[in-house]
Amino acid sequence: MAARRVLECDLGEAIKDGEMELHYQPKVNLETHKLSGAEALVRWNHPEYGMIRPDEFISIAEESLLILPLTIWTLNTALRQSIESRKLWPDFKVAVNLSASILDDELVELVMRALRTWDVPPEQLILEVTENAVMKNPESCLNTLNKLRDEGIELSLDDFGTGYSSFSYLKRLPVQELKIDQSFVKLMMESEDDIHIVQAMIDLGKNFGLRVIAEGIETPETVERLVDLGCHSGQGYYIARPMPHAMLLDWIRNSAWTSATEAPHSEATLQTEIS
Ligand code: G
Ligand code: G
Ligand code: MN
Repeated sequence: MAARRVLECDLGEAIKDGEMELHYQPKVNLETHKLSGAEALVRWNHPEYGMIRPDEFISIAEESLLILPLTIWTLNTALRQSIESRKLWPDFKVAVNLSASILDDELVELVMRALRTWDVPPEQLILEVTENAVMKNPESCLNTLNKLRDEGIELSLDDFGTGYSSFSYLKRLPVQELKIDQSFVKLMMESEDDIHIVQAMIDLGKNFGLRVIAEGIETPETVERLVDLGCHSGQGYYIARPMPHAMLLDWIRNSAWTSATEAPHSEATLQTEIS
């Protein structure tokens, strides 16, 4: 693997030189069996090291202040590409991950500018922030999240269950969606205790009036179990792996999640992510 310092040197240039690429993973409504949108996941197509996943460079970007230009690039690319997705699927919402370190008034301005540039209605953008990141500095995050919400943008609390949010903050967070972290979704199929945890998270989200989405769904049995527990939405390899934009457009055209009325049988398990 490329050394951290090497990546740090290359990252600034990489954003300018077009080495970044977005892959999209569909998010679906498990009750209606319909597509709702997709999460944009950034990849770095490095000329020497090949496709690098975000785990390996997001933290470098966060430490080196490159996270802001990277996020501006991601937002603009995701919004621009969502225009084509929406032509095929009018309710398509694109979700972009945000680092909590850049949640400030300047970011609100940048997001609004990007929405105007691509003429995308704010309600078709979802911004995902992780529970852990928000809880490190809840008061200042709350301020920015409220401003984004006032503009009509949807907010999602990512990796829910892995952090330490207190109920009092959860109540005040202006999020519309809770994403149950994939670790719970996997464990759920192995032990009864973990089913109780997932059930509790679903009930908590619903009682707060939130849409609850389970990440990391890898089998049809997991979908069935989640539907029994009352989980509204899902995302995971069983539904579809993250894929490049052109493949997403084909997927929208051909997937059972955009056509069938019955629960679709996955075509996704046959795909492998190009990386
Ligand atoms: O694809 P996966 O390895 O694709 O993503 C790993 C993690 O990287 C995810 O948990 C996701 O939250 C994070 N991530 C992906 N894209 C972005 C991005 O554009 N910005 C930030 N801050 N995090 C991202
Ligand atoms: O932002 P977030 O933490 O939700 O990022 C999702 C991460 O999880 C990405 O790295 C994505 O590639 C990965 N992922 C998505 N679905 C699945 C799945 O079903 N199984 C596994 N193992 N990983 C998944
Ligand atoms: Mn996410």
